Amino acid sequence: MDGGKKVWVPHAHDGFKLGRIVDIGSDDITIEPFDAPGTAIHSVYDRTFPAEEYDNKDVDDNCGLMYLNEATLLHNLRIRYLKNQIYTYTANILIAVNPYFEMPDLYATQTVKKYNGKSLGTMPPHVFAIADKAYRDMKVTKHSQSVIVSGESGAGKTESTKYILKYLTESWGTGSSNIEQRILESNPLLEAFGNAKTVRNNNSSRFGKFIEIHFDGKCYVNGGFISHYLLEKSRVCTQSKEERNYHIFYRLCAGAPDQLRQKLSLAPPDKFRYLMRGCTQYFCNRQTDKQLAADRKSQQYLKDGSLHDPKLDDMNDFKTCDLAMTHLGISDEDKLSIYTLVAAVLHLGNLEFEENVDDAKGGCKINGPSEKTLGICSGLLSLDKEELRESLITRVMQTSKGGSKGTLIKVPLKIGEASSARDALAKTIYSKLFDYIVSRVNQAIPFSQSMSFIGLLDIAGFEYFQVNSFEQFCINYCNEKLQQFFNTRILKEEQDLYEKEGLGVKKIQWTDNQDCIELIENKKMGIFDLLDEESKLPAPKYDHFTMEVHNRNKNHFRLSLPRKSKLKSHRDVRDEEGFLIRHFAGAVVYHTNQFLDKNNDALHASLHFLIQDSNNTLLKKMFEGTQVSTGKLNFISVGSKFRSQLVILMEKLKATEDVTLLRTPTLLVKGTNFIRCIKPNLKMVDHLFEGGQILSQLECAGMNAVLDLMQQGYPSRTQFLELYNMYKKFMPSDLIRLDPRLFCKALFKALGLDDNDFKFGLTKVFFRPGKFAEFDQIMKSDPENLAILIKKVKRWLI
Ligand code: AOV
Ligand code: MG
Repeated sequence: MDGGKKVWVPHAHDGFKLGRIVDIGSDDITIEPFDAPGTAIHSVYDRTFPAEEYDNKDVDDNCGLMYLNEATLLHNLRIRYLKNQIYTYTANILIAVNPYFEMPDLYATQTVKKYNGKSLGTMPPHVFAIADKAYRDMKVTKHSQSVIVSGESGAGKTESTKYILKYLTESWGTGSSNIEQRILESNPLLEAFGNAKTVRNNNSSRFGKFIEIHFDGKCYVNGGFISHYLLEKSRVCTQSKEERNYHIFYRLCAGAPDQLRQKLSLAPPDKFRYLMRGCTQYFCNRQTDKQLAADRKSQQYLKDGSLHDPKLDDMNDFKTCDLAMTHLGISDEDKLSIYTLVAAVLHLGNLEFEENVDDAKGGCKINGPSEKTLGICSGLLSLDKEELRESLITRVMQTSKGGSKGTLIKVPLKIGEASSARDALAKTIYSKLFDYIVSRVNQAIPFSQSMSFIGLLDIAGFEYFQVNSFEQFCINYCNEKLQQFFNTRILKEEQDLYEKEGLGVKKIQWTDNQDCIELIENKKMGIFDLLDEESKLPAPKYDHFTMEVHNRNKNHFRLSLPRKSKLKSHRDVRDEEGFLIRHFAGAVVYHTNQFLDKNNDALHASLHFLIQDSNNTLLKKMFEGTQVSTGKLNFISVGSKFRSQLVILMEKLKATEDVTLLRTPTLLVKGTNFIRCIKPNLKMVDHLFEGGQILSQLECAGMNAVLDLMQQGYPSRTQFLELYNMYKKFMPSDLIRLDPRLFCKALFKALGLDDNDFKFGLTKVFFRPGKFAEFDQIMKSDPENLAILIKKVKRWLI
């Protein structure tokens, strides 16, 4: 680095700051920032990066930057974002920065048409270009393709996924059936039941999904299939401050017609406990009836975002969701059954228990004011009121004598236990209802004779909050798996290819995260198995589980005790703490106190039996085939289910690789496309680019490793035969007889290409970032140029 040179230095808020080198020391460099002349910043060498000559010029593809590093990449994104160019490539990976304002032209039908059939890079970067590439690759290779959309909460994954769906259905729908329409209509329905307002996103998806769009032999949209993962069940009963429950609850309360409202005994949201948990001051802290009544009268609660968000129109959204159901072929009768269960969940939440002084065993009973609610619940669930009461306040256990099963006995529950049983019932009903909704969507978009599919994965990215529990653990585990897939697909295979083709490109180092995956999923020693083991003990305890995790994985590089309890023994893990895992994207402390609970999907057997006897057909159907446990072991593992789902997902993703046919010259990713969504700011507003936190998102998205690869690598390549076939129609017959490799050599020589811009492998020619586009442009220029070129090729050969 020379004195006076323009460089980027790290800056906490902006990510990097631009300045000029004023002194070069042995350990660090002194820089004078341009925005604060006369001041000095000291920066270490490996975090100081050369800046582009023209720092106001942006490029469509980061690979086209003269200096490709974290700082120039961030800056390129910044200047594009400020010009409302939200999309940028890094080779074939699309980076999408959430604009937080509507850009109708960007997604209009005319824009869809403009991208049809265009190679990546020939049009400005766009999510449509990725969709088109996936489609073209599928058509040519006859292999299924996938698009993995990732990013943190609110980064724009779901919106991007919807635009891809729009692109595919508008471009290649048959028009003769309304299957495309139904595929699109599945979104408002799934979002009503699976999305909620959180502090990070007003319409946050609380489940992951993989949507397959199937195509017939002629490559027209033929149907679809949706798999879903890990619906956040805890939200049904509790929400964090200023967050809401699932949209459908508020929509039903706001939008149900009078008759339905009466039938389901609906009331405003503030009358339901399950909708009030995220409320701020108004309800949580004002306990007296008088205060509550005053708040209700002044309708203060309507100003409280956790009950009514001004950005969400619950009443209108109810209509949209209801109409979507109609379009998806859900009959009025079925709709009523669905709404009935939604209302039943709300009423269940209002059931309260009190100590039963007449019960010597310390049991509880439903309190007086809740009697009416119990009647409503039993009515909505078509259960006998007394049986429901009994099942909520007792649990059935099977005695065992000398190894053989004994009789069934009823054990009375304490207030806390009964409340948990009630919540478990509500959560189970809701999550089964969500499964049912997804199955109805799948029924409405059936496919016959699928040739191949394009799969879209919209799943939460790496998460780390103040408090991280089982949900974050599962989602981060999933992200470790996806990161490994990303590494393998992009980095490892790329290097393997260079080696195979004899390019002599130096090896790129990246951190393999297999050890982290093993820590979580290994048999017996792995965290998931240890958790399941603990759950099967007679008296499972989270701190015992935590201790086991540490004891069985002593000295594991990826695992530590959280800092606070470091000085104590393993036995002293604090209540709210558990373990720290060093993930690929950073260290996360997991609080294990709710792991056991959250990992258990089982309902008390008494509730289960009760539901199986219900006269509510939908309820009964939803519980068909579910495992019931009557022994001491009342356990169905959520973690195991998720792991098996992930195995299937990863198999699907791996199966979507195309292996050999590289028709499109700029193919870095084969069969899998990656879209990395970026959230520009925490305020969720337009035109605000907070560089510091964007930088860490880029890191989590694995972009740094990609940059390393790009700097050293050759991201565009094509087979000699491809080039030969592509241009032979312009060539005279004596050239066509040439061997394709020789033909290409002649062509490149004739064009006077710089030797540093490309490399000849055994079967392919490889280009440095941005260089294929230049080459292609020359080749596709006007015929006159080409004629001169042909002469040159001939001359060179002679
Ligand atoms: P997410 O799917 O990544 O979060 P969303 O796709 O729901 O994020 O986007 C969050 C919000 O950002 C949307 O509701 C829009 O208001 C806005 N937005 C996103 N993309 C665009 C776009 N291309 N144009 C205009 N506005 C956009 V989560 O589901 O919470 O992880 O779990
Ligand atoms: Mg989402």
